[in-house]
Amino acid sequence: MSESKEIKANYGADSIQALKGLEAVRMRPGMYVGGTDTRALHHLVNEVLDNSIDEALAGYCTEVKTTILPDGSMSIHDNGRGIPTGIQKESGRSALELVMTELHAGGKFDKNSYKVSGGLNGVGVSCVNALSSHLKAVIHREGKIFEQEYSEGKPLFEVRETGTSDKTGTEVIFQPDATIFDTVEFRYEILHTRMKELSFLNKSVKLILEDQRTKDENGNYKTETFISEHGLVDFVEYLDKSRTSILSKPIHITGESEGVVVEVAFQYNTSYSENVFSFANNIQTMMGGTHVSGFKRAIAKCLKDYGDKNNIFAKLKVTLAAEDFREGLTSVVSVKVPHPQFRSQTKDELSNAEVSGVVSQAVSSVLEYFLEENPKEARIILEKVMIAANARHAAKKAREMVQRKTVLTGSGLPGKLADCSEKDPALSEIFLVEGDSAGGTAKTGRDRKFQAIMPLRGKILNVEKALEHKIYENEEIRNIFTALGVSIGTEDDQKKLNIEKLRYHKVVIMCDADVDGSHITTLILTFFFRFMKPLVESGYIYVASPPLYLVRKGKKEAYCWNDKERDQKIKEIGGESGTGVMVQRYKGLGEMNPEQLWETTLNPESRILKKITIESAAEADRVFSMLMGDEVPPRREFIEQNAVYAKIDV
Ligand code: 0RA
Repeated sequence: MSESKEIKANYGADSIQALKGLEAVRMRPGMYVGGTDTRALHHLVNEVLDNSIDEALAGYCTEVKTTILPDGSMSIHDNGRGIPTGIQKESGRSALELVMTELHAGGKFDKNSYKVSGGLNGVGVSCVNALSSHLKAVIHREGKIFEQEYSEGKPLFEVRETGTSDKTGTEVIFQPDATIFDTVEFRYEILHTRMKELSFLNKSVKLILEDQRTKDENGNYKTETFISEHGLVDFVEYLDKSRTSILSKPIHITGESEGVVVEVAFQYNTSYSENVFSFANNIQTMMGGTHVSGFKRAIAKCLKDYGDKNNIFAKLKVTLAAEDFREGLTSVVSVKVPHPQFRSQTKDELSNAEVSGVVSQAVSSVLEYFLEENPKEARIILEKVMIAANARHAAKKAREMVQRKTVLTGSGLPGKLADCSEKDPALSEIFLVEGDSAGGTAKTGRDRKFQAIMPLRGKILNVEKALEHKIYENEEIRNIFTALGVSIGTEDDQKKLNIEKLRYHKVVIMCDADVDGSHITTLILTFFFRFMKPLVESGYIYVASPPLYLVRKGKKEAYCWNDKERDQKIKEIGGESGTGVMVQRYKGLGEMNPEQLWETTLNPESRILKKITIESAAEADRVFSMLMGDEVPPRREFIEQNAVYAKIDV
């Protein structure tokens, strides 16, 4: 009797503590999930999903289904062991309730040390609970069904039994709090990209995604299943689908040492770009870190040693640099580290020193063996390395030319640029406009105080296909560099882009609303993605969206950006019969006069600008290489299935 009393007393003290913790999360969502924007919203899904994936990695779960429910809430359902529901001795509270309401309680129950805790990832499902107006946990375990519901993280009742079950598993259904998040609308594309990535990183785990908000014409929900049999090998093949591979199959390395689990896959292709995607405990490390440096060291050393030993570099006239060994290299480096440490707050650079040697060792031993066993392929790779070294020297010369030219032309600004008078970059905008004629209209229509216009003639160079020195020799591209005021660093500082002198914080691509226009937009975006990525990452790149239609009847007129809007406006303006209404379809920017262009596309009060962000660099890379690369069928397939920038979050 006294025991049960004691349990009650503890329960009270503990739960008050827990409530304080969850209140802190609600007060400072930024500290726990990185903000209140769309990205943070989707972070909640990752957080719950990670727990299910952990359960799968521990060998207890084979399938996780993520469902956007008809009311817009989210369900994540796995067939793992189920979160324990029994009463925990010390606290007298149900383990489920602790996991759901205590910050960082997860670790007390599962011994999974690969979990990343603190910061943006691994904050635990309790943070999701705190940030949800409603959450329900349903557990199938020990032949029974248990459930508990919460509001703003607070339990609405004690864990209760609701029936019997012959299954095991955990389902978490949550509705993010609309008073906290800027938007609570889940986006299928973002979830799709993450699921795809997770399926590659965790082979054989079946991930299902379903959107129950809308049905197709047959009355079915949109649903997809992601499962990868070969993990990272599949990932590399997927990334390089539109590139021409050099090796018959990607090289695959798995290993474990000092508690660090290593998996790497890589392939050489005929392109000139290097693409390393790295992950630590399933979280993408955008800035790389010790796992990536270990990988790069092994690649350069093994190939250099092999080339020296077989006298392959004899004819080479220039010196080799480490990066020459990575031209046309696509790789995925994934490590699982017991106590991961990160150099940056955003967790995008792994800093555990021991990881570098472990990865390097694992890669070296497999690669050395591969080169000895496959002399033909080894020679092809090394020929490519030497071409890269020669091209690097040529590019260096071309780059120096760009820099020197800039100095020589006085102000350094291109003649085609109509600059703005504002000098503060934070207040300045530049429009890169397709064609001289639209450029002229924009120059007249703009607000010259803060808007600069630079016309681009015809199609800019496809940087996905061109050699680097050709790119620096291209006039339109040189104009973009000089107009923006950014420069490329020397070889020694990794050709780092210097954006300190960036002259505009809004760089707006403005092209016609037709097929050519979207092609040019994609060319320019590809250029920014490959050569000025920091601008994309800083959120400085935008795409203008001119209207598609003008709907007019008498004095009433409205601009419309899509067909649905057009039909609606026709009804609004023309009444039920519609048809006395004039509809003008704008195909090109040139069809608008300066006033119309100002009103619809330039004026900050009324225009629509799409901000370019990179949701997943891996996906963006794949899409760009596909849209701009050699292989036609995947591009056609993609364009048929998607709008041009569907996968690049705009
Ligand atoms: C703690 C301990 C055990 C499983 C879990 C947590 C668990 C958590 C989540 C979250 C989503 N799905 C999950 N599945 C399991 C192990 C309990 C045991 O020993 O049976």
